[in-house]
Amino acid sequence: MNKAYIALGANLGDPANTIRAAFGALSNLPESRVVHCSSLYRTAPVGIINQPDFVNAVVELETTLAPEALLDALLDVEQRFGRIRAEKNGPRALDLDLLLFNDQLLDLPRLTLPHPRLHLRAFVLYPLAEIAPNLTIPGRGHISAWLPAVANQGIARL
Ligand code: PH2
Ligand code: MG
Ligand code: MG
Repeated sequence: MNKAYIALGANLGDPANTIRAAFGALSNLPESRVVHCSSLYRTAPVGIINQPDFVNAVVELETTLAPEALLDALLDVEQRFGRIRAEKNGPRALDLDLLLFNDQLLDLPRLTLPHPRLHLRAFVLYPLAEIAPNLTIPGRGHISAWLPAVANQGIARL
């Protein structure tokens, strides 16, 4: 059995409803079980700042899928939620990012593990630390070491 962490983000339509519905979609993935869902967080946009605030959350999944099969399943859920790939870092109906898969380091064209920017983003670190307070990020150390540096990024628990 593998342990995976997935970041959820949305900032179009009704993002809080979308994230809650996405929890349900993840619980229906094949060969997988949702173990923990974080709270929902309202977060200021990072990257392109002239866009609506996001709602973000993180889920812990137990799965027997391999990393790339899980990635395909996540992209499929994004499609079903009306994701249109337009501007990089721009507004989206639903974004599902594979953050961690066991303690694997992976560098494939379409999948890098751990997610290369996860330790720099409050919208990932805060919900992740909520459900995995003792996590060690492979190659980066304990999650708690990264929280102070992102505390100034706008984030509020809903
Ligand atoms: N996702 C991005 C770019 N910027 N900002 C916030 N607050 N939340 C996100 O999920 C997010 C972002 C690219 O995926
Ligand atoms: Mg993303
Ligand atoms: Mg993505």
